[in-house]
Amino acid sequence: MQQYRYTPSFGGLPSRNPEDSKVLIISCPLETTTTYKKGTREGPQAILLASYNLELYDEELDDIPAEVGIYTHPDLSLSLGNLKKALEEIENFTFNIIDYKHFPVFLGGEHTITKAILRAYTKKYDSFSILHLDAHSDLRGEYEGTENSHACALREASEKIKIVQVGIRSMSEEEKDYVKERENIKIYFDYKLQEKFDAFVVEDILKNLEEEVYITLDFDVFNPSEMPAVGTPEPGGLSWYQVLYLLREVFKNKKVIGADFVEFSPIPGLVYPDYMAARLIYKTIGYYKKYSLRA
Ligand SMILES: [Mn+2]
Repeated sequence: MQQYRYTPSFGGLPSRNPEDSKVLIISCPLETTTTYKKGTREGPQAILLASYNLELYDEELDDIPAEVGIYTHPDLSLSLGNLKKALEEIENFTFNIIDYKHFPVFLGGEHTITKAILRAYTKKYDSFSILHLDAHSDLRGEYEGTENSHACALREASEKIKIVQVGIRSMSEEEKDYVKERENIKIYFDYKLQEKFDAFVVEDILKNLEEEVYITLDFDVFNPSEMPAVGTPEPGGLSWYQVLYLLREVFKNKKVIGADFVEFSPIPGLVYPDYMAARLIYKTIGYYKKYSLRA
């Protein structure tokens, strides 16, 4: 059992009650199966510290998203030495906090946290889809001897839930064969999106999603020149504005029931990616406030 450090409050906002906050930020600094660059364990803390530098007014939305009420939950005391137990802890925690009144935002940590989060969502919600933004399809049955690898993050959920993957530019032949057999997995490959990413493509993505949507975003969906601080970088990828465009349209047209932002792996001395990660999360909160809380 490793107790984590103090949890900075998102945006440096004064602490408040979870009850009168609409947005819950939950850090899951889990890292056990990363295979390339290490460091996602430091992700949530780096994002939260960078968020102190956010401008709370958003010029695009002409709004102050923070006024929605953001509660930063203290770090989960995960059993980091025991992956199975840590995943159960994340699942149980998630199950207890999710409802229709709050918007949970989970910060990783490696992508394996999504497997545990989705177990809880599957128990609580009858019908929803997953919007998965990532360079990797993460649909392997097992990887390096474990089914709890970051490379398998979406496999279990894909056996029951509709998944729309966006930005994929790395997958194994085994995954390709698996996807071929399944009708509930739709992939928008990056090489295709680089030819055409417009309103028609986004509309098509939306058409493939159910009314209720859970978003899981691996920071490596971005082009590494914009977002280099990831565990498994891949050339190509979406831009800042492409991702914002997609997120905005999803919030405008669907009911988003939760989101996670994973695989952020800070680079010591390079602050920009930490700030970009914080800004992306704040943008997401802004879209939630503006489009999901409409009367
Ligand atoms: Mn990835």
